[in-house]
Order: sequence, then C-alpha cells, then structure tokens
Amino acid sequence: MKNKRYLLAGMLALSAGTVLAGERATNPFIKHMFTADASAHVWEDGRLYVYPSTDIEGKGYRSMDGYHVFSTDDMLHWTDHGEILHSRDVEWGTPKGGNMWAPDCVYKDGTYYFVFPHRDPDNVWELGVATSKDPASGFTLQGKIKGGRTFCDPCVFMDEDGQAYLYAVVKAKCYAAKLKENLMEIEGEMVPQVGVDEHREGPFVFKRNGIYYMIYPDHTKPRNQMQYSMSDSPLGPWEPKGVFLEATDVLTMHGSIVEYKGQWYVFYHNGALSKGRNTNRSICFDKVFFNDDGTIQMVQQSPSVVP
Ligand code: FUB
Repeated sequence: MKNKRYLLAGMLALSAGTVLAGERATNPFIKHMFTADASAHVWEDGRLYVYPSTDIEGKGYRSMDGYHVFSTDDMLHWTDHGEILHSRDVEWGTPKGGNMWAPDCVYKDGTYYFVFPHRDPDNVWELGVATSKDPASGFTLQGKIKGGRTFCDPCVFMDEDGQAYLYAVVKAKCYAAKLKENLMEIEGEMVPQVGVDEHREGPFVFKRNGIYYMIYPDHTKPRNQMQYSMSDSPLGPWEPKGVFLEATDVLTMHGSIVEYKGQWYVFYHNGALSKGRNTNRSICFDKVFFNDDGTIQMVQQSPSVVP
C-alpha cells in the first residue's frame, strides 16, 4: 500500500513536469521528428527556445521544410509548439518548395524576428524574415533581408547595446555586418570575417564576460567538427581557438551555445535516431564549461545529461 502511494505520487510529479532529483535529459532530446541546426535562445518569459530546421524522413537536404519551435523551462520537458513556417507560405521562394535550411531568431522591442535561408525560383539563396509578438507562433512573413549577396545559414546576434549583427555564409566563408534598426536591411556591406579560416558553415555568435565567441563547423572530413574563435569585437578580427566539439556520426555539424539558469549548454545534432543518415539528423545538448581565460573546454557528448 505504501509503495503504491509512492508510485502514484511519482506519476503525478512526472505528468506535472516536476523535476525529480537526478532526472536526466536523454539525447537526442527531440525524438518524434528529425531536427537539425539548433539555434537556442532564452527569451523574456524565462523559457529556453530552440529554433532548428526540419529533416524529412528518408529524404535529402533539398526537401527540408516546415520549421517547428521547441521550448523548455527545465531542460527535461520540451514543448513542441508546432510548425511556424513552411515553404508553401513563402511567395518569393522556389516553386519546388523545400530548401528551408538553418534558421535563427532574434528579439527586439517586443517582436521576434525569425530569419531563414530559402532558395528563390532561380535557385539563389536569400534570407527571409517572419515576425511575431510570440516566440513560438503567429509568425507573419515580412520579406527578405536587403543589401546582401546570396547568403545561407544566418545568425543574428543582438548585442547588449541593442545593435544587431548578421552573420551568414557564401561558399563556406563567413560574412558579417550590422543590421539597421528595422532588422531587415544590412548596414554597409557584409564583410568577410578574419580569424575564422576553418569555418565551413553555420556560424553562431554569443557573448560571455565581454568576450565575443563565434562557433562554426569546420572542413574536417568525412565529418565536420565544431571550432570556435574569440574576439573583443562582434565583427572581429577573431582569434582561432580550435576544436571544442568533435564530429558526430553525420557529415554536418551546426549548433549554438547559450546560458540557462546558470549553466552553459551547447546544442548540436547527430544521427542517433536514423543510424547515421546524414540528412535525417536529431538535435542534442550537452553542458559546456569555460576555463579561467575564457577558452572553451572540450565537450563530452553524452547520451543523457543531468541539467
Ligand atoms: O541543414 C542544412 C544545412 O546543413 C545547414 O544549413 C548547414 O549548416 C548544414 O547543417
């Protein structure tokens, strides 16, 4: 009888999303669909949101479509907020659909700006923007970011002074510039970033203790590793620091680093649910630790994590 009472109490706690001592998050943490290129952010409501791209079962990169948003307040229980955008909604996009690659999201003055790469009818990459007052629903298309070339893999970093920076990729090189107040136009020109020579794609920029970090997948074959560079300016020059996350079982690497409730985490993807299929990836996270000089310690990729 006593045991039954404890069991019932435990079940109620789980269903309410209560965290049990020592409870572990398992990797990959999204299991009901394939997801990649996780961009993680902590927003005003205190939740951590992840904006990944969606891989389609049994298909390749060109079929990627239908962005979902996921959020948590304990790194254990995740809410799938559903699809926020599909290629069929993008009137300037390729009629073939798909081609919805690694996105990012940034917050400014009560509005969330979801930035995504998509091909136009001439097969040229453009960066689209959709906005919402809610971080995980109600996004409305606003058009394309003006002033750039044909960029992919956008990252928008909002500095503490309210200035936004856009980082994006052309032919494996990382370019960056300030964004204008409207976050829809590039100020000046996108300039190649110095000191990120190993960069292949998927830049993500964050700031810690006044230092800017850019993390980026490198050219290592047959599977990319994650490297990083540090700078005292958001537009570099950057100082290369090398690998901090080894390759997984898929070709690509792409992710983000964020602090949540006093702990730093890195998000990345692997092929654990598809048995290593390069285009059916799944997002994971692990803890990140820094040395006293700000450098990042090698990350231990784990099947499960105590947040
Ligand atoms: O997910 C499609 C592409 O693969 C991304 O845009 C790249 O960063 C790589 O992960």
